[in-house]
Amino acid sequence: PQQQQRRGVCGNAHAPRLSLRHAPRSSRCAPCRVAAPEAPTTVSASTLNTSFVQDKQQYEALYKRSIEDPAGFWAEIAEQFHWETKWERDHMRYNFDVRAGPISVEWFRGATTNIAYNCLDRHVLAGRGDQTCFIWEGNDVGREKSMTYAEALDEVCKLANWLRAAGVKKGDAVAVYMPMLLELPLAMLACARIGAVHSVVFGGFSAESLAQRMEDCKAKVLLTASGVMRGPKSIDLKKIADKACKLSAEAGHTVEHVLVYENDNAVPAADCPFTPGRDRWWQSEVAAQPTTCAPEWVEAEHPLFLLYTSGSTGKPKGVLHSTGGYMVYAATTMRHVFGLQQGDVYWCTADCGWITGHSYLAYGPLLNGTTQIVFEGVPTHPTPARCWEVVAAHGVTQFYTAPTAIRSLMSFGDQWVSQCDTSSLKLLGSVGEPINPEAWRWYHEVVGKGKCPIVDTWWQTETGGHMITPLPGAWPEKPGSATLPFFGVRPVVLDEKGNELQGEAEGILAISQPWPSTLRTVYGDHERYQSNYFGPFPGYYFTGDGCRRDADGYYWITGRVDDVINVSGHRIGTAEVESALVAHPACAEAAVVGYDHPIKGQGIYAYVTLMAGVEATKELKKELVGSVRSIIGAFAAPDVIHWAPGLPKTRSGKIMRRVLRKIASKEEDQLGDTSTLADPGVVATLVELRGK
Ligand code: 6R9
Repeated sequence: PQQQQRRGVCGNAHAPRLSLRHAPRSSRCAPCRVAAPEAPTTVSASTLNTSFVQDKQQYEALYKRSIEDPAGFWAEIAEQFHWETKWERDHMRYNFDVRAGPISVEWFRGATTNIAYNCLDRHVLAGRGDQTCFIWEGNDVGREKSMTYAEALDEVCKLANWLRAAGVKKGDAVAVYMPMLLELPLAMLACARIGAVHSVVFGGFSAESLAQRMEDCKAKVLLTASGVMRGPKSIDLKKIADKACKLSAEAGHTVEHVLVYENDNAVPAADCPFTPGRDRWWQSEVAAQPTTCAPEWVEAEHPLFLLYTSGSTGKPKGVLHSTGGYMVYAATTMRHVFGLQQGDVYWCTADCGWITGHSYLAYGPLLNGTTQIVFEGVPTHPTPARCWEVVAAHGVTQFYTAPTAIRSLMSFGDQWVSQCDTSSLKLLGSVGEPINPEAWRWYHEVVGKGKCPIVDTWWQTETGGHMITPLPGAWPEKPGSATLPFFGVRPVVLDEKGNELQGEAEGILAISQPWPSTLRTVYGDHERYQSNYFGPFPGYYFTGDGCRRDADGYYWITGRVDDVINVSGHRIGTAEVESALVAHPACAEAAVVGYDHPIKGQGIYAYVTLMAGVEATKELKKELVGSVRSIIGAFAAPDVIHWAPGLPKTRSGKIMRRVLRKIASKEEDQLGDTSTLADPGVVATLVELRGK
């Protein structure tokens, strides 16, 4: 797929164009200086299998087709993959309206495939086995390795054989709690190869969080590592994993096998706790396995993975994605949004513990046969030049990161970028939260030297792939806007009553028809799936985000409209942080809100009411923050603890978070209507206690 050349509007193939223009394309083809013919009359989706979208006119024709005939459109795209058996003619079925019965989404009915086969075997069989698949950059400078597609296939087969030998069968869940070693994406593929369902848990989560996830999906096996380096610090991952297994067993679920990768750079085997019988060493066990392993051909709707994500209430939800639709959508967005071409070196800085690492590190790049960087470290270690040194060393062409990383690197000054040769870059991507225009411009001017398009990609764990995003060079970007919907995505802007707003509008972002990688359920709780995503506005998938559509039809995401906060691009439910605070014996009640944070986007602001007689001290603040760290993970630690002898509540006892948000942002002069407050006096007390 990456062998195509760009076709000019003249219809001729042109050499790959490195710098993509921001201005709308004119109808004159610059390289060949001829007037372009009329827009192509064909709207076959298969044009997307061989060339990129040239302009808005072509996009509009293809987009219209994708909305009017989604089954036909995606079937044409899907032809490029290996399917062991093909789909039926009428392969797509769905119900998106709770009033008409249970929500269901099905694509490629009747087809069977294997995504790991499509990621690896397909390229090796086509003679591309020697191509570099991964270039790994360790946390410490100088620790590097690379792996070809053929080598990756061998490794995946060995691990898949080990999993089979350990008794893992099609449909079983496997928990993965790993640092960003190559073994992490390889482990995901090994699960997929045998039809097991992976559930990757980000390495920054605590033992409690890991245990909760393993119990929920009844993981038979846990894949983990002895330890991990984060900048200058080493973390005993296996100790946390052991605690999680213990907690899980106490709750009634026993993990049968734990496979431990000795990451000796962080924690050597001698310092790693080991339970004989249950635990096995990865290096010795996996090396002994054969390098061939027959793939399990699974139905298109077979579950591929679970990924837990925060919602506004209750415990994290196990978002379930299935195989066929996810594969086709992740691959297609990957190729078109990043404008992938042969010879590219792509780098996504996300951890595989989040959806971005699933779709645009583990699966999307491999489905396209891309060469990519896998980075174990942090962008500021050992210096803020690290990312740009890696770009220069490997000639990175596409770089995909989160606004929080951009803001953080920007705060160290331009010199760290300027001292490195970043001229190989031809496209920059952003994901995870709205990017503020200032960071957008720095990214564009300082990192991209003004020549790289910026793809600001809006999407979610639940959507599996990019939903609203620029396509490089096809239409002008606007700093801070994710621009237009990808093929097959029908966004609508709703008012609070669920009416669709037309034209320029501001409201709630919803999606009105399924796309191939729609989440299929919340694991073990279809009811919650229906009420959470399809209940608020019947007939629509509710995103939880607010948005504005401008006169050009561009979408501007304005942030979450529910009780989810987005800290450094990580989704955190306020309810989860509150319950972690209340778990501390001194805490009677807690209310958590987000506030503007210069680097993280949003910070966590926690109001805490103490038990009667408990003294409010600095030490206690530390303990409360520690409680959240140990129950959820360090990334969810509150930035501010604000003592609250009382919380603003309505007469029915509901906490008025709007009031708390205003106090947190020092805007108590703009409280709005507070007539429903049971005790208006609490506001003055809270303002007085700010900073204490
Ligand atoms: C991919 C990912 C999803 C939430 C989403 C929204 C925010 C993501 C964004 C963006 C503005 C963008 N978000 N990308 N907001 N512009 N380009 O991040 O998934 O972790 O599930 O978070 O992130 O609020 O609803 P996830």
